[in-house]
Amino acid sequence: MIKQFFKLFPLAAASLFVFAACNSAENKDLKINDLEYFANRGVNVLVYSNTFSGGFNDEKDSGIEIIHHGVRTVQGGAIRLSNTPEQWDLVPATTSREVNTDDNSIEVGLRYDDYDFDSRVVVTGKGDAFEIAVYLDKPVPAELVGDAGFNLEFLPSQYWLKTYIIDGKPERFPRYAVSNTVARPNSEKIKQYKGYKTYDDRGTDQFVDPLPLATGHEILMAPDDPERTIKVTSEGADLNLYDGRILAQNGWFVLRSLLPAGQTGKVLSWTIEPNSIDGWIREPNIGFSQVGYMPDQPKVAVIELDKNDKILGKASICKVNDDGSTKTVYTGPTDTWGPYFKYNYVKFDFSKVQEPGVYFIKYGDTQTGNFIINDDVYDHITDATSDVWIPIHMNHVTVNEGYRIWHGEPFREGYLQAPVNTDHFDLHGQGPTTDTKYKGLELIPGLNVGGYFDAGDFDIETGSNIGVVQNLTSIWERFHPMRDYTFVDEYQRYVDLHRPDGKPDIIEYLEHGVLNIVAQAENIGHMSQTLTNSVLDNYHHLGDAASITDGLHYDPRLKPYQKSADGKSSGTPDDMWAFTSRNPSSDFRAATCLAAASRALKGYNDDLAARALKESKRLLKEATELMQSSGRGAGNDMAANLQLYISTGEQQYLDRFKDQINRSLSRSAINSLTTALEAIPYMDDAYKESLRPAVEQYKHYIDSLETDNPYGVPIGLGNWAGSGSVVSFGSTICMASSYFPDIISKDEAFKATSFLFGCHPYHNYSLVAAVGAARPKQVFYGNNRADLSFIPGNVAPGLLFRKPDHFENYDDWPFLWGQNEGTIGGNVSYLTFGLAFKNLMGR
Ligand SMILES: [Ca+2]
Ligand SMILES: [Ca+2]
Ligand SMILES: [Ca+2]
Repeated sequence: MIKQFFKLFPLAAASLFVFAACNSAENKDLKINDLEYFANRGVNVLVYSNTFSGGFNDEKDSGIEIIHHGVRTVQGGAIRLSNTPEQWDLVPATTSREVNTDDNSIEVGLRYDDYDFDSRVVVTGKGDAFEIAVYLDKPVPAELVGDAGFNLEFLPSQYWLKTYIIDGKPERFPRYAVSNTVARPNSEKIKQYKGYKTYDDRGTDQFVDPLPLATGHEILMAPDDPERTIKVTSEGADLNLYDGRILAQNGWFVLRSLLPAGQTGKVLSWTIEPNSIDGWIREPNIGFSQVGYMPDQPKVAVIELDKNDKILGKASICKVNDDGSTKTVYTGPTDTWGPYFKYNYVKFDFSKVQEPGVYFIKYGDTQTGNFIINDDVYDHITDATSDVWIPIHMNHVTVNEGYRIWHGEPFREGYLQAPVNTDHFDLHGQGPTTDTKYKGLELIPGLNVGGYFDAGDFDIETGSNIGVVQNLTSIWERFHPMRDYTFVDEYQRYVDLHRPDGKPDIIEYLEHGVLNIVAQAENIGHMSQTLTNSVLDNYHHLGDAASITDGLHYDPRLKPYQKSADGKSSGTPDDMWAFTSRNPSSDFRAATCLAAASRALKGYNDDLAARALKESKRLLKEATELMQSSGRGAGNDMAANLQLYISTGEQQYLDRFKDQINRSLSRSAINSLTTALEAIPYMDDAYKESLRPAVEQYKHYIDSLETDNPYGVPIGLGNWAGSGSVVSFGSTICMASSYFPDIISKDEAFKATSFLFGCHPYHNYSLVAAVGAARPKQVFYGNNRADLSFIPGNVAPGLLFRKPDHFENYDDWPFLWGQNEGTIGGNVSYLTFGLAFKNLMGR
C-alpha cells in the first residue's frame, strides 16, 4: 500500500521522508529484534552472537559488539584479566546465553576454568541506551583481585584523531601508541595461553603493563563525529581508558573498570549511549569490477542498499571525455534481487555499453570511481601476485626491490628437532616420538633452504608448500608462462624483483619450493608438519624475517642472550623447530608433487629433478606401506593418484583414480569436478564424455547461486572469509568452459572476477592488493601490517561474516586475519585462476 503510494507520487514520498528525518520523535529505543540483538536506526548491539574461540583466543571479533552506523567499532565486552589483553591472553568461556525479550535483556555466563571463576554479564536495553551489569555469586578469587575487570574495546582506526571528553576534560585519541607504562615482576603476570609468553623480557623477569590514558566516571567519545559518538557512564568504579597498541600493534582502545574485591551480587554497572543519527540511511554500496570490463562481456553492478532506503528504478553510466567533461551515455532499469542478510540488493545491467573508454556508475546521488572498458583490462591481473607477492614470500633468501630490502636471509642457524610431547601455539604438535634419528633440540641439518612463508607469519606449512609446488607445476604444464621479471640466485641466496635473469619465474618459484621439500625428505626422511617458531614471542614477529632469530645456533650451556667466544652460538632459545611426527598421507602427497615437479625441472635443474624423483619413489613406497600397515588403505587421494599416473603411466594409479573420481562425482560434482577435468588431457575421449553429466550438474550449481545470493558466487560464512572459494569456483568454470563450452559459457567466469575486483558486499574495493583501477583495498594482514600497508598481489579472504547478519572487510585496520590475510596457497591458487581466465578469454 505504502509502496504504491511512493510509486505514484514520488515527490510526495520525498517530502514525507524529509519530514520524517526532521522529526525528533523517531523511536530510538534499543529493542531486541528477531535475530537476538538490540537495534535501532544506525545502532546494533550484539551480545555474544559471536563467542571467543578456543583456537586463537582473542580474535578481536567477539563478546559485546556495537555495529555503529554500519561499521563494527566496538567488541570484546567481557570480564578480562589484564588492562590491554593480547591475542594469547586468556579469554572466558561462554557457559550460557539467555535472551529475555520480556525485559529486553540478554544475559551471558562467563567462566575462567583456570581460576574456577564465574560471572554473569547482563545487557539491558533502556530507551536509547543500554546497561552492562556484572553479577557475581562468589567474590572475585583472591589471586585475581586487581586483575579481573570488565573491558570493552574500541576500534583504533575509527577513533584515532577524534576527541573524547572525560569528566569534562577534553582530550584526543592518539594516532600512534605513545603513552606511559610500568614494568612489573613476572610473578604478578596472569598466565597466558598454554603457559606461553608473548614477550621477550630480555632477562629482566618483568612484564610491561600500560598505564591509563585517562581515568574518570563519564567519557564521551568522538562528540566530533556523530556516527561514532558514544557516552559511557560508570555508576561506581573508575573508568580507565587504555591504548592496547602499546603491547601489540593489533590492540584496540580499551575501556576498563576493575571488579571490586570481596563483593557479590551486582558489582558493576555501566550505562552506554551510542548516538543514533536521525533518519540515518547507509550510503548505497555500488559493487562493480574495479579492474574494468571487456567490451562484449556481461556487465552487471550489484547495488547494496539499507533496508530503510527507497529503491530507485534507474541507474546510469557516465563517460569521462578526453577534455575531462562527463556525459551520461546509458540509463537503464534496476532489477530488484531482494534482501540478503542485513541489506537489500538491486542489480543494474549495463552490458549494452561497449565502447572502449573511461566510465563511472551513477545511482541516485551516489557515483562510483572510474573504470575502463577495453579489450586488455584483464591482461595484468596476475602480474603483481607473480612479480611481487610470491617472491617476497620466498624463505631462506634475501629479497630486494629497488632501494628496498623486503627481508634479509632468515633462519641462518637452521631448524632444531621439536622436543617430544610439545603442544604448539599455531595448532601443531610433536607426538610422543620424533620419528627421526634426532633427539629433541638437536640440529637437523640442511632444512634452511627454499620454501615459502605460510602467510602473514613466517613458518613453512609443509602441506601448503606441497600444494604450491603441485600448482606451480600444473601452471607450467598448462600455460608455460615465460614471464621473467624476477632474478633468483639460489647460490647467492638472493632475489631481486623486476630484474629479468633469463629464466622463467614460474620455474624458479617451482625450484624454490622443491628445494625445501627435497631437503625435508633427505634430512628428516619424511615430511614435517611444519617448520615453525619455538617461542611465541618471535611467532608474532612484524618486520624483517631475517631478524626473527639471532642467526646463531642455540647452545643451552650458555646463558640467555650470551654469545659463545667463537660468535657462532648463543644461549637465546630462539631457533625454529621442525615438527616431525610422521604422517604418511603427507608423504604420499609430497611423492606426487615431487614426481610432477621433476618433469618440469628437467632441462632447468637436472640435479634437483633427479633428487626429486629419487625421493618421490622412496616416499611413495614407504607411505604406501605405512598406510597399508595402519589399515588406512593406500592412496585415498584422487588428485595424487592422477598425478602419479601422469608421472609413471602405471595402470594401478589410473585404476584407483578412476574408481575414486567416479565415486566422488556421483556424490557431488561441486568438489571434485576440477580434478576430474584436469585428467582430460591424459585420458581417452570416452572419459571426457563420461564427465558430461557432472558438468551439467555443475551448471545447475552455478545457476542455483543466482538465487542463493545477489552476487551469484559461493559466499562462505566461516571464520576465514571466502574469496578462496570464489577463486576455486572461477578456476573450475574456466576449465569446464574450455572443455564443455556448450554447457558452461565463458561468461560465467566474469562472476568470479567481478566479485574479487569489487562487486561484493560491504564496500566495492578490489580484494587483490594493488590490482584494480581506481580503488584496490589499502590494507592487508601481510607481514608489513604494522605499517597499515599491503604487499602487492595479495588476495584478501575478503568479506568476513559476523553472526547473525553482518559482512565486513575493514580497509583501515589490517589486523583481522580472517578478512585481510593472504596465504601462499591462496595466492598461488589465484595465479592459477588468473592465468586460466586470461587463457579462456584469449588474452
Ligand atoms: Ca602459519
Ligand atoms: Ca626470472
Ligand atoms: Ca638462534
